[in-house]
Amino acid sequence: MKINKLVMATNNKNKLREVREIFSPLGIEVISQKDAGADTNPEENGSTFSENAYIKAKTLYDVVKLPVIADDSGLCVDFLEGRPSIHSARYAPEGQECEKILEEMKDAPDSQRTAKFVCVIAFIDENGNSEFISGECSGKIGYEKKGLNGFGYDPIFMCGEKSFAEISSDDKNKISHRAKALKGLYELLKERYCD
Ligand code: ITT
Repeated sequence: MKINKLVMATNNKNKLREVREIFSPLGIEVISQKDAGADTNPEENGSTFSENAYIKAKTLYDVVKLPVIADDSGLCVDFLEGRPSIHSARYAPEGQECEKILEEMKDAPDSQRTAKFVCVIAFIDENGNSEFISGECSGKIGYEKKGLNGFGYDPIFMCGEKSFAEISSDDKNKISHRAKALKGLYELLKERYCD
């Protein structure tokens, strides 16, 4: 059984765009849950990225019974004891998340501004078997928002000299937490689900 089509359990258009950008050159089509006739939005009440990814994937799988993926991701800041982590999406009112982190980090010296993005992809095949693949990307929290690309915390996440919002999506998609997790998933699909 070859898998070249996946339905994605997300209501985040930016995630869907990035996953499509990464998978389409590899010959995997990613369909939105809406285009698959599903409209899921389960409560993400797990205590880990994996649990929340599974909740989203399983809720969609139960509706479509097709191969699905879900992405649970977030920013973990060392100075903030790992926050906002699994609470990244609702850490502050929409559009205010970067400002909130910058305010909380105002007394953090350069050496204590380390952070990472984490992404866990839950995959469920058409028989209901699940797999989890994770990816991380390390960087630092900047001192101000920089750049207009990307979404969420990208303007304050510094990867070297530039923020994730200052680099092109092509470049982000080579190094991001999401890209690393998806590469792992691609290897798994090739190994287990080839003709
Ligand atoms: P779905 O659950 O519908 O997929 P969501 O945005 O609610 O969408 P999460 O619960 O996984 O998704 O929260 C992820 C949040 O982490 C996201 O809303 C951003 O604030 C942040 N985040 C994750 N990946 C990011 C990235 O590549 N760049 C910037 N911020 C990111």
